[in-house]
Amino acid sequence: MGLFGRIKAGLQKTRSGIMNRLEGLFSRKNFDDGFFEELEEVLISADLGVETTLDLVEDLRQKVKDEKLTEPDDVIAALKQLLLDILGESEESLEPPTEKPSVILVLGVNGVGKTTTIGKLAARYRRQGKKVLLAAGDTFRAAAIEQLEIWAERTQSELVKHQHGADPAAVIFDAINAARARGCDVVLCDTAGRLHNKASLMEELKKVHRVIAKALPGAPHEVLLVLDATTGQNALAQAKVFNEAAPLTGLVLTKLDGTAKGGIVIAVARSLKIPVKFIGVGEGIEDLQPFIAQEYVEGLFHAD
Ligand SMILES: Nc1nc2c(ncn2[C@@H]2O[C@H](COP(=O)(O)OP(=O)(O)OP(=O)(O)O)[C@@H](O)[C@H]2O)c(=O)[nH]1
Ligand SMILES: [Mg+2]
Repeated sequence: MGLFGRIKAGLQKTRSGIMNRLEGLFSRKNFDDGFFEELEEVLISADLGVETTLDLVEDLRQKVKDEKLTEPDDVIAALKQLLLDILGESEESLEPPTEKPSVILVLGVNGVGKTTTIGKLAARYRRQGKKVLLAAGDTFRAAAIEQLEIWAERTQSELVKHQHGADPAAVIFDAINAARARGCDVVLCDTAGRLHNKASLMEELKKVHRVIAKALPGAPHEVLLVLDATTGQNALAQAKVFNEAAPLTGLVLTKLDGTAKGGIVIAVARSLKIPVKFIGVGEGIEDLQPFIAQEYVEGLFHAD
């Protein structure tokens, strides 16, 4: 399957979820109050969030009125444009890394797909001819180090690890020094998604962030928060908490292949003003795509 095929397949559930309902709605050809109310329902159920949906539908209502739109195709085009306006600021990808080494810190609650995303990113940078080093900063979960080790082997990346239970900040400090000594281009830092409690995780991440800056002035160059698209609105709350521990530079939304509610991308872009840089559309090594707003919106509306 080609790359575009993968994106389409990955968004299949979202597309059929939103599209099936929108199709019925737009076939009515009557853009009255009932139409806008139903549109609100569809968008909220697609995970755009209440606030985003209300604003969006209000804007659409205004546009339909101002521009005297009566054709379904024109109203759909207007809706797409409004979505693109929201996503516009998030159309900013993460490549190629310019500093050497570039340090990328990857955060997120347990199970969202941090380690898998690091593996996919490593593969991507390797394809670009970069020398990659993975830092095993999740020392809390028993199998975490071995999991990263497997990705290092698969992608022919270097790995720096300490023992289970070691201080994550010390692991990452060593990793950055090793990257400099070995001439690596990119350091991808894995972190734990869960400690004994949430407060201690946030304290640990603050410390990791401080230590990275000490090991290499200007680093980390990117702080990516990984969010599981299937968790819906809760992703917004997670992002706020992590952003306080370490200022985020970008988001990665994973598991878009597993949800009919891909609208969370739009809610996140609008509320957080943090760019979505990549989307995960499967478990495979190739299933990470740069987020391109235009493609995403077309993907949502383009029925096969
Ligand atoms: N379908 C699908 N599954 C994914 C995607 N990304 C990750 N996964 C799966 O999600 C599960 C958890 O992924 P991990 O990478 O281990 O998540 P993590 O955030 O590192 O988890 P912890 O280390 O426990 O905090 C694995 O089974 C992955 O294969 C995606 O884009 N789509
Ligand atoms: Mg992990």
